[in-house]
Amino acid sequence: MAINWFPGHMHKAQKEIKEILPTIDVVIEVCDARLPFSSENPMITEIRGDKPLIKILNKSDLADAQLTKVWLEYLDAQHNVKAIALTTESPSIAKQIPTLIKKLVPHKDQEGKQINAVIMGIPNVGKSTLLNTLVGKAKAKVGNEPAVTKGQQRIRLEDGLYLYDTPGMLWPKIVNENSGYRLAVTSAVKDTAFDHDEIACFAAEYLLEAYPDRLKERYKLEELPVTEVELIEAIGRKRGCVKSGGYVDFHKASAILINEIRDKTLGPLTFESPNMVEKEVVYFDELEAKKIAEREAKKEARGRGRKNKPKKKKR
Ligand SMILES: Nc1nc2c(ncn2[C@@H]2O[C@H](COP(=O)(O)OP(=O)(O)OP(=O)(O)O)[C@@H](O)[C@H]2O)c(=O)[nH]1
Ligand SMILES: [Mg+2]
Repeated sequence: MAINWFPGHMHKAQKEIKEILPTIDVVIEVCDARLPFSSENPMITEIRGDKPLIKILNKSDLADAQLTKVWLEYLDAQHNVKAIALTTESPSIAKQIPTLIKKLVPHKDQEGKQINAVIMGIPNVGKSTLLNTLVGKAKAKVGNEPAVTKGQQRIRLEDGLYLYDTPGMLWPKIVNENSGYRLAVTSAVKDTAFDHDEIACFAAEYLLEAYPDRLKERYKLEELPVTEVELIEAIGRKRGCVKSGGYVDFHKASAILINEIRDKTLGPLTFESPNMVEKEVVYFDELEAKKIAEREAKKEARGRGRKNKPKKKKR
């Protein structure tokens, strides 16, 4: 199942960002520290061009600290990128962002010219929360669901330094199916846009591989089940989600797993590593190229068919 969610306000947000872009000096992309690759919006990468980028791995309190370190090094090595990990649990690091912005455009700072930065990123990743931390006031509305911010907002951080908050944006086609699942697990996609059971199966398969001990401990499992379906059923049985006839209520058990991932009950988790995603990118790019080639071949065959069709005789 491919997850695509690109409502109208995101299309509008993209258009509005393009309009202010010529005045922007520094782009701040807020990503989710649990999925630094999947939460990177390719549309933003394209819009940004070569402008200096502050890449934020946000909600790092929910992510695996060891993997966050690996990701920071990986991202920092990219051209014109400064990567930092943030969490609302230690706002003092966020407070250093204005200084960092100025450092990235030293000529403007030295000449006393106005500097504009923009915060962009996928939905529900903490963009407005960050803006509020920087301003020290609740200027922007925040909420634990995607698409809280619907329009652009410009705020003065200090004399000569302005920051835009923008609505969370996804992109029209998420080619990497795994990325779609990861975005759904971490609530970047509205819950109504996907099938809970399928997302829980995806998460269960990954957790069995990457965090088996956490599962054992949390759900008091002596033996870890082999498959994701067995794991969700075991969670359901432990939590009393059993219907008449002894069947596990799979939907309820799936919801328990997803909620416990989201609210950190299962501990800090990261869903991808640079190594893993590099392999996935190659795989999904090849798959996409194959699909396009097949579609083209079909189109051509249809065209040829039309040409060879015998014409109706005129009377
Ligand atoms: N655990 C954790 N939660 C955070 C952090 N930062 C923000 N949040 C929570 O994430 C949710 C979304 O925050 P917002 O600031 O509204 O996110 P946004 O990116 O502006 O979302 P949209 O406007 O919908 O695109 C809120 O419930 C915040 O409290 C963080 O560092 N750690
Ligand atoms: Mg917002």
